[in-house]
Amino acid sequence: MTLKSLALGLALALAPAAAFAAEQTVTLSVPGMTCASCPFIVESAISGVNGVQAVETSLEARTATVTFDNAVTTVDAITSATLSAGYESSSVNES
Ligand SMILES: [Cu+2]
Repeated sequence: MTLKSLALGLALALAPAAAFAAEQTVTLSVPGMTCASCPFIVESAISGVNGVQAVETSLEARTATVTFDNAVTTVDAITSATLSAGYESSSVNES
């Protein structure tokens, strides 16, 4: 085995581990968002969760789409944060 093929094999072996702790996106249904200020409250609650990278809310659809590092936080932690702010939420694209 050459040094070059060894390096390639090592890179391939490490790739899945790097992909494991990754960005995950979840769409949450937030039925309690009923007026224009609700999305801001929900967004700030979700943004406060450690590991959350991005939040996008839709008042029309009553959803919050959250991108987070799944090595740092979980969907449960995010739904707990919205609940603490007064908004129940549940995942719509995960069972
Ligand atoms: Cu409101």
